[in-house]
Amino acid sequence: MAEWTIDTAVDELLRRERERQDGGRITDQWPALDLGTAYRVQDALLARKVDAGERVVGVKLGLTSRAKQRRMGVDSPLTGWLTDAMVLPEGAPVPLAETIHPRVEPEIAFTMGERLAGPDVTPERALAAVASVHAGFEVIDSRYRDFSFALGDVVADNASSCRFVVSSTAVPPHGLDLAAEGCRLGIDGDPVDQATGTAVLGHPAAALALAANDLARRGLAIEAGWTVLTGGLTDAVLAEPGRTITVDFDTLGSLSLTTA
Ligand code: 0L1
Ligand code: MG
Repeated sequence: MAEWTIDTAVDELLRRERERQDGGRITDQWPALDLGTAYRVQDALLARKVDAGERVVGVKLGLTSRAKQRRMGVDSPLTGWLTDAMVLPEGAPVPLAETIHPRVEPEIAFTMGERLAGPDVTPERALAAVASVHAGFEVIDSRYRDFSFALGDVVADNASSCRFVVSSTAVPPHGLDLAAEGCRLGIDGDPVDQATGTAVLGHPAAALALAANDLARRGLAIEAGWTVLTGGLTDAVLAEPGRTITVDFDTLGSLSLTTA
């Protein structure tokens, strides 16, 4: 690439997604890609998808656990956009033929009952705007080789977003202890990992508040009816062909995802 700009970065990331081809870090060639510019790339990428007919249905948080931040070599949580094209109906397989190297992670998801706009949103206020809580899986897929990126790269790449599924079982938020909510992740019936809601910035509502406050800095808000994915609870597992990945939550129910 002769010279990187917001437009050329969007072109390149969309090309990699379309052609299912990963590539090197943009920041290797565009070291001046700071966080503010990376979010402008992310927003421009979303605008291209909306121009192509996609509809924004929510936001996601990524890298909300310190353990995952350390593993990915990135020291901050981040946000990304969810569109209707990323929705996997419950029971639908991960579409391996449309992805590069997908991984799956269990998440606590919120459906928003009210608009939530920062700044200064507290976890308590954030939770009061939630209509229902759900078991969720996010399928992440990086447009970077081996999921290797700096913060600017992964923000520009819409936080590795790819697909997501949210359980149709809607649990009212009142009375839930989401910090203590436990989940157990299994592959083909074998347990592989477990976590509680504390893995997500101490409490999933803290992640929701962070998203609202981050979006406010860009003049944006979380809208009523949107889905919010609050961040991976455990390590993401590879979506290899023929796998059935299952998560069992204490009170949010269970969800299974197959790969095809
Ligand atoms: O949802 C996530 O936590 C993913 C954020 C980006 C980091 C990654 O690709 O693992
Ligand atoms: Mg995630």
